[in-house]
Amino acid sequence: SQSSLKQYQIELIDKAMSCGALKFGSFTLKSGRISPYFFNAGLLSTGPILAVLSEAFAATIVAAQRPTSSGNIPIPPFDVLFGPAYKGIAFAATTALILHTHHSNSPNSISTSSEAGIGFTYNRKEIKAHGEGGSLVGSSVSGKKVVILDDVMTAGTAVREAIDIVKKEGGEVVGVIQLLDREEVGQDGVSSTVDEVEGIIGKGRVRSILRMRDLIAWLESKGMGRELEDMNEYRNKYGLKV
Ligand code: OMP
Repeated sequence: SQSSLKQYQIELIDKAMSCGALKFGSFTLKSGRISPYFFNAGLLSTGPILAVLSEAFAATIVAAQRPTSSGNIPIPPFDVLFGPAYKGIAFAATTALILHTHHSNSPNSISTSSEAGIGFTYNRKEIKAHGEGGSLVGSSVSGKKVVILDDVMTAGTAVREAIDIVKKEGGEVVGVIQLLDREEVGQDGVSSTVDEVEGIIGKGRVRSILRMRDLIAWLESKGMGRELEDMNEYRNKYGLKV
């Protein structure tokens, strides 16, 4: 399907460009792939950008809970947002707040099985033996339905780690929302990363605010021909045929 950019997607891409979070050039990725663009979500670090970003995460979650004409299976009611350290921490905290302030009592509400509202939690990167111990900070995920908010998905290594952390703590991952799905092939080099991850958590349960096709549509709207050429070449090598 083609991309028709929504207003908040355009705003997010514009803001990511102006703060340097989205860059075009030549970058070596974690997977070893050499990419003509890179999205560094850590640079989305001002109040105005967080406002746009957390609204976008919330809107994507709300949409994911509605059935679609294309037969997508909705994400069920859930209890906790999990933000993998470090970049996911701010996503989970700010989105939990927006879900409460803008989506708890309206036709655009999210469904939760929790009376306390949606919690948020994140992992420690280092093991803590004293004090409260444990590897998670925030709401408990044990016996809970959890939605993961993550930054960028390429071959799926990072998101698999996040899924494993939640499972190890006794939570059930019912959804993954990516800020950017680069729409690439996964670890088997043939299937899409989305299909591979949905093979683990269930069909229709990986969603994203932005996809590579949206970045391409944005470049087209700006007439950035040189970048478009590099993006299409990269997509032919590692991307999904859309
Ligand atoms: P995979 O683990 O291969 O899915 O790559 C995703 C991770 O790579 C992200 O969690 C980031 O740490 C990093 N990354 C970006 O932040 N932005 C990109 O545009 C690409 C990558 C990447 O290395 O693939």
